[in-house]
Amino acid sequence: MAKPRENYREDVAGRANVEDTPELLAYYDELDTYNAGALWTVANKIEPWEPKSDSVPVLWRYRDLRSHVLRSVDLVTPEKAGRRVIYLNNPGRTDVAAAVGWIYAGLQVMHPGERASAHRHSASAVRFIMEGSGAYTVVDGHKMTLGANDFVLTPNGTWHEHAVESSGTPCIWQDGLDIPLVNALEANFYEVHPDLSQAVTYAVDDMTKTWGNPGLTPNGGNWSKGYSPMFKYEWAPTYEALGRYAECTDGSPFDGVLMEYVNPASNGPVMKTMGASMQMLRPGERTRAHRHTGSYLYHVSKGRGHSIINGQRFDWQERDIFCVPSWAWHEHANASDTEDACLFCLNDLPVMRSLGLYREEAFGDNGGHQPVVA
Ligand code: 1HN
Repeated sequence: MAKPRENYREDVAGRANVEDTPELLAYYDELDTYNAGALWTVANKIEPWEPKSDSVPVLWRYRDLRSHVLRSVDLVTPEKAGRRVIYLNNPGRTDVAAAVGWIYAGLQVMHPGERASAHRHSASAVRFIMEGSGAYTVVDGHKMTLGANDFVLTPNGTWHEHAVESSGTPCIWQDGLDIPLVNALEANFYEVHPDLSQAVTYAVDDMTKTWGNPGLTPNGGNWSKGYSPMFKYEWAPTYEALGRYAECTDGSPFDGVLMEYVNPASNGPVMKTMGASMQMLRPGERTRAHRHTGSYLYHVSKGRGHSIINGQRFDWQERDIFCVPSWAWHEHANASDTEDACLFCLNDLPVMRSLGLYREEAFGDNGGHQPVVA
């Protein structure tokens, strides 16, 4: 008996609209046996009129997740787990572990005196530090001390490991990786460091001290790798830069005061597959809605407010994480009339831009604000 099959018909000139007949259904079954198919049965599905994300907007509340993340400390060791991480699972995605689109994210917890073994992989990663003191990451022999809201790179192919000094406190950070993308491209390799640990061969925090000086580049500094030589972007200078920029700009009606983290050697994105920004919503600020291609994972670095994503309202506060899937309408509002709010955003914009796939659109109706459906 012929199995029921989908036929994505649309009654629009230029689109596939072939009615099923017993003869055609038999023909499709015949094609099946040769591992082939008729394009017109699936063309409208594989060529949507506009991007259709399987990911749904999600808010992960830190106050809900934190105790569960800490509980993993009693349940598994970093030695056995490799990485002690609780990952964020977008319920719209069943195929892969993804927080949104082709971006994976998780919350990693480490206690004082613990360390995770060194390894490297084709996937690129970032860390965004949430709480605790004494954490550090070593990337290709460069040791970086980590404080709250610091943004750290572990680019593809670099040896990396994390630890917390014995004198520190329990630390939690957000990991973000392009693993779903690299796996979709079937290009992921993984290696454990032969010694499980690497020597620190440079002065502590040297890459930030060398490359992280605004408007200045080191004498003779040349860097041609596909990722930023500045492995750590600290919170204090980032926040200061946003404040200075806010003094002299109206900002964007859609994004408020937003600055992108860049590779200081190229002014391009920090890595080839993932970019990041920090955006300030000034006291009382409410942005207009827009949408663009690309996947976006926001981390509330400071303050509280709400975002409306495809008509759904999400109220957030410091340390919450939420996502905006590709081509989803979104707008943000700061809940405070006296304090600014800051949103860190990890995204795949470098992929969208370099492949010529970036598009954006403003929400035209209702003064630029979406009707809220939930
Ligand atoms: C990884 O290397 C880390 O280095 C964290 O801390 C999470 C998730 C999947 C694959 C590799 C890390 C990861 C990861």
